[in-house]
Amino acid sequence: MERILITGALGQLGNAFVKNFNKTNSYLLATDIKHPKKKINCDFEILDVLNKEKIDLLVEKYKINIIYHLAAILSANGEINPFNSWKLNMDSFQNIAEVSIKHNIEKIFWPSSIAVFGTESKLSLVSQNPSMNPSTMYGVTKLAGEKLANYYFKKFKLDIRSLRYPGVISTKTVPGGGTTDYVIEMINAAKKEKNYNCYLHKDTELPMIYIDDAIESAIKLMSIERKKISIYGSYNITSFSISPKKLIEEINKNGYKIKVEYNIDSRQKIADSWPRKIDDSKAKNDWGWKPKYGLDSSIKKSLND
Ligand code: AKB
Repeated sequence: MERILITGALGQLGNAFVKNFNKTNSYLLATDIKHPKKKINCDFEILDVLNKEKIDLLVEKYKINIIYHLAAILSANGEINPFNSWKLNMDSFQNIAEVSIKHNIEKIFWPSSIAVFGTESKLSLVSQNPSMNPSTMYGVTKLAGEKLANYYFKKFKLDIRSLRYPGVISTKTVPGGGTTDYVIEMINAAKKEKNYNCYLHKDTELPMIYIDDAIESAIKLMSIERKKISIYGSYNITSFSISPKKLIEEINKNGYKIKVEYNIDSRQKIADSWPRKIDDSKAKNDWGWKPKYGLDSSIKKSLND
């Protein structure tokens, strides 16, 4: 039986993973650094991912065999205190890896990000393995994590599986401190009939994925035989690309009338170092990745969620 521990369970991805596993027969232990505001339907423990002893204790106590390690500081927030961002993202990764090796954890899911790319990565369509020089500390930690995943698999047979998520669109649980957050903020503003102040230029195109596809893709990757995995770091995945201008058109097409002003800030520089489109053919060929939601359906669904 799968006995799953999730870190960062109250975050954007964590929340959706919890909902997903609640519909299955798997045992689930949700953990986060703060208490949930609403009741969640599984066991819950407070966990600071920098506390290796507590991770060890929980894995032992709840007989965990699978971990979804989601706690992280995102791109824009990471730039406020890059040293802190390195510490949280990397030390937690190392803690999870060390405890997992000790307790023979079968599989780990750990999200990487399009933040691993940089301006040298041929951003009009980034391949699986281009030249990578991330512009943010978040990107540096994600790239370092990918390299560690590869190393630990070769050295200890530790099975860490990973996806390079583009911007994840979910309007129920919103992320915090990302560069792609404007999509969610603008959709939520439209729903509340409010104006929106956009921090990216109207033509900045970035790749996105709807939350259900983000969860489905991870579950699929975690379910396949290890021998099907040819990428030992992290797989490129994407659904569609969108710019603020295009998003306004989509929102208005659905019967809303959003008024947007532009107030470009430091996140523009981050977005300019990220892909406009991604080649995810490796994920498609290796394990049959296929998004259910495209541009139209993702925006429509988010407006109705
Ligand atoms: C962010 O904007 O930082 C994240 C990401 C693309 O990893 N959404």
